[in-house]
Formats: sequence, C-alpha cells, structure tokens
Amino acid sequence: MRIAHAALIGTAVVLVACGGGKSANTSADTSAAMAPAAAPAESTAVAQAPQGPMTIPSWMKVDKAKKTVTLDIHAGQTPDNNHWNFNGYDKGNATITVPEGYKVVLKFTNDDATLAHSIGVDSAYTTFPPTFTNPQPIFAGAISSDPTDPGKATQPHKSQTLTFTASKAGNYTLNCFIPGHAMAGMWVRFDVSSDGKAGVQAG
Ligand SMILES: [Cu+2]
Repeated sequence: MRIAHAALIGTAVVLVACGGGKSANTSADTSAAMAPAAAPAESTAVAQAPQGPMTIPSWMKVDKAKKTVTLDIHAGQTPDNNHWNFNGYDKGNATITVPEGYKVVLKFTNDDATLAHSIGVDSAYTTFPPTFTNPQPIFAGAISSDPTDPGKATQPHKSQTLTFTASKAGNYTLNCFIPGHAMAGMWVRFDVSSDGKAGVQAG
C-alpha cells in the first residue's frame, strides 16, 4: 500500500529524501482528505486593519509585573468563515497586541467538530499561499505541532499550549497552516508593540 503510494506520488519520494520520514507518508496518505471542500469562495479578501478601540477581552490576561500575556484562543468557536476562525475572528478583522519582551502563554483549543487546525506566529502576509512547507514561527516555540498536517495537527476538541517570548516589535499574523485555511481567511493580526500596549482591536 505504502509502496504503491510512493510510486504514484513522486513528491512523496522527494519528501522522504528531505528527511520527512513518517510525516511524508502521512501527507501522501491524507492528501485526498486535505481538499478544503467547503472552503469559502472569497479566498483573498483582506479587511483593513481593525480601527476599533483596544480592549482586553475575557480571553486575554496581561500581567505587567510578570511581563506575561495569556491568550485563550479557540479555532472554530463560532460558525464564522466555515468555522475557520480564531475566537470568531477571521480575514485579519482583529488585531491582538502584546508588548515587546513579554512572555506569551497561548492556549490553543480546537472547537471545530470535524477538522484539524493549527496556529502560529507568521509574517505579516496580506495574502497567503495555499500550502506551507515546514513553516517556522517568527518566535521560537510560537507554532503548534505538525501545523500543516490534517492528520496530526490539533484535532477536534484537543488543545495545546504554546509558550514563547515576543522578542521583537512588529506586525505579524496568527494563522492556521493546514492547506487552504489561511488563504480562506483563517488568520488574525498579531502585533508586538514597542510602547507597552496590550489588547485586542476588532471591527
Ligand atoms: Cu485551520
């Protein structure tokens, strides 16, 4: 079975050669299931950066004494964007801001009943590629495990906690790395402020 796959899908051989090993096999085996059948059509629509007031929602805690921000982020918490959202936000329509130098403890939970999702701090894209190859987060530790693999990323009703230091001010994104998801709008803005600002803007 596996040999037949390798013969049929030439790229699997290349991935194995690159050291992908078991994950390359999984990718090949699940490739048919990756197709985002219910993907929203408006794949590249990008909202303007949110202009609303900065507030600290219930899912964000800021401890200035300990220089720590805690984020409780759920994929698919609401039906918005086919459940491909973070805490109900998608297509960049919310900005999470944390101060430079703070430790970020991000608890990621997948509330989507049917599909795996992932999360990580990425470049400030305005449009996303359909797939990611071995994505590396902006800050060490700022990405969930097996982020591109629908069979191994954060499964429905599972959670994972990421801990990282927001060591460099700038404009970034938090996005899902499952094929097609970020392109279909599964991303929010993630800013690291140089002036101590923290909070969430939406709208
Ligand atoms: Cu996703």
